[in-house]
Amino acid sequence: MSRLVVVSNRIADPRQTAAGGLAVALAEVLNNTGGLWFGWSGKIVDDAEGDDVHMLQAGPVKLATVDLSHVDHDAFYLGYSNGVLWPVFHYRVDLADFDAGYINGYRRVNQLFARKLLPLLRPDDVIWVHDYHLIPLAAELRALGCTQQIGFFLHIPLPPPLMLAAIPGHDWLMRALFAYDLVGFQSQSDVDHFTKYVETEAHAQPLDGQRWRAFGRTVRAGAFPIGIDVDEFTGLTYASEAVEMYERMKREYSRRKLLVGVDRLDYSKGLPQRMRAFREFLTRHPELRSSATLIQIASPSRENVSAYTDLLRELETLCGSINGNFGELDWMPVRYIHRTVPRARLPGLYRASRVALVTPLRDGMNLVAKEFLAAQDEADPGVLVLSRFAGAAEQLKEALLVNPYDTEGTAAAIQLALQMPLEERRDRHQAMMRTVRQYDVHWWCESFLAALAEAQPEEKGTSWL
Ligand code: GDG
Repeated sequence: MSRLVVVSNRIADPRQTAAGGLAVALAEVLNNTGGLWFGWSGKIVDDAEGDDVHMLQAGPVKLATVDLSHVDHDAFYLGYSNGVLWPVFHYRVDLADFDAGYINGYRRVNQLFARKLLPLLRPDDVIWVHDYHLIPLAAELRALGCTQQIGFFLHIPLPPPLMLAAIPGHDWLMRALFAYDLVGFQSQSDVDHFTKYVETEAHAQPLDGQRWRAFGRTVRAGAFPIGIDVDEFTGLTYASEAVEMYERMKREYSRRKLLVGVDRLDYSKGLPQRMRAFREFLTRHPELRSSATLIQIASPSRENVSAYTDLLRELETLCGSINGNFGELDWMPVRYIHRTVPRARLPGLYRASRVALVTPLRDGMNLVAKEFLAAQDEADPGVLVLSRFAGAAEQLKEALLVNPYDTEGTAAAIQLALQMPLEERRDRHQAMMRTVRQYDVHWWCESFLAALAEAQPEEKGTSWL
């Protein structure tokens, strides 16, 4: 079995259970192959210092990290990755900041990663690169002579070609995908956008519905929807911390039904739209008002990107006005928490909730939807209200699917969810859990790596840059 090398912007110590499903799943494969995980250390240093690789042995897995300089961090991470690619890939061209300097920082850091990773590689390694921060990494590695199999997985959506075309340098960015042997996406609609882009903009030649040829290379592409580690999550659900949380919530809300939202505070998650829909529901159904409480956890994220501070203010204003207008002396409709809740407690909160509101405006997959389902009591499960614009909607067809821009429609779905009879809740939950179990994070890992192993070894030494 070849050694697996995982490359991502941030790395998680696989020995820490707080790391979450993705880290756990990757750690399992890394453990089995005595693998290497390479990424940014999370440290920002003065320019002159930032060139060493820090090595740490975490059980059988080697962690290798590099620091970033202030200039590189600003241009690569805040600038190009989160100020250009994140908004455009989430269909928010209006929020993108196309500063010409960012792309140089993005290239510099990808070149730094390639330079530092190359000497650590063995000839039969299989390399798996993650996410939008590192799209050109394979091209940079190939330019240095790397011939190993390299796969790429995009955790966020790929927008349609015309939207991609708004990015200055989009042709360079998309061409870089051909340096990989396999490119994986979350959903079929992402694959369709890829197909359309490479065939129309890059004039790639389709081979067999799964592979495309351009720039002297062949790339395979497909959908590999990410899942959760169901057993790990069920374990967490019945561990003491989550059970305590569950019991506390059940006691405190014995006469009310709980709705829950758990999101990073990000404009892609549709939080203001969700609050407006909840306000609409309260307005339309005065009889149900005091029987429902929405707990919204919005964990802080990228606070040094300006679009996020605007969002924070908007959300705080909305929550304040809903509570001010609808609250009673002994009841507030919204409990808004702008902090990160410990992972061990989340399943208890999910389990105590009758409804989950997962209503992003655009989302690669959305794991909260799957975590909520996995934490439910099978005999009396809650209802998932899910945006049709989340990648998860392609799989979880038995959810109450909504258009988050449609305030009235989402409000109606909230009412339906709160009043759904037990039998229907059970049927829908059972059907969705079959999917969540079948396509769990282990399936995701194994199917991606199997497809990568099958991808043809490619022409060596193609020039890229
Ligand atoms: C990207 C893509 C794709 C959230 N708040 C807290 C907390 N969380 C945890 C959730 C869940 C994870 O964070 C969020 O995952 P999502 O999938 O919802 O979203 P992104 O962070 O945007 O992730 C997404 C994902 O990559 C994987 O490919 O699904 O589409 O955007 O696990 O539980 N965890 C804790 N406290 C919080 O307050 N502990």
